[in-house]
Amino acid sequence: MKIDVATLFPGMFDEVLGSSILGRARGKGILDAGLYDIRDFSSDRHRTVDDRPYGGGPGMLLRPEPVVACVETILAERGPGHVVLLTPGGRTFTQAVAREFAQMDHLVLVCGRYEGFDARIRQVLRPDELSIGPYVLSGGEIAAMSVIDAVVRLLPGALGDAESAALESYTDGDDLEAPQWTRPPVWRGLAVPEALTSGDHARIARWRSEEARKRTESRRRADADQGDA
Ligand code: 6GU
Repeated sequence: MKIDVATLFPGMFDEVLGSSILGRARGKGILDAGLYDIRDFSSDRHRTVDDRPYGGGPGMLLRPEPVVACVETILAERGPGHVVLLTPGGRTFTQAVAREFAQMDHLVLVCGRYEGFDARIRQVLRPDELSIGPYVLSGGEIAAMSVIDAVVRLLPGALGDAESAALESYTDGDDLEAPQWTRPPVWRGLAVPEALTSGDHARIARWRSEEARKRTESRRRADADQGDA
């Protein structure tokens, strides 16, 4: 799968794309990642990419020319792709969206900065628009990294055997995992639950599914209470 990123801060992605599962996916040829600096597509002498909003107001907007030139260059060089603006006003990124994206050949993630995009960028590119949650980040870069990570780990061969076999909190439905323990068996007076050391696989499965249910229920209640506040 190809994933290209249009950003003013390509250096932010180096560590994330080089490490762990993403680094390995690139090494195996599962992920072909490209970074494009929007500033390279500015045509004026000072390489400006932003300007003040008409009608006044705080902050600066991304100008349409460099953003659209950058995305059009990506599509010309790398082929047709699904263009996504990362912006706090977008639809919410969920595991279902990650699964949808994991089926695609080519994603083009466009990171916003400053106070937003000139509206003509949307009119011309007709992009999908995503937010990673109800809070404000300084730019789309960290959101784009979240999208890349969540999508690439779904690609066949991206996870090692151990990682694939592990139960994941969000793979099926929305149930959380049961809590887990590793060695030592007792630490600071805290012991591993007896069911887990019993060796009785049916009992372990029952214990885990009951704990997962309790955890999910208490998380739902806490989320709902926070929603009320
Ligand atoms: Cl995609 N961008 C920004 N700036 N803030 C966000 C976001 C995106 N998603 C959640 N907050």
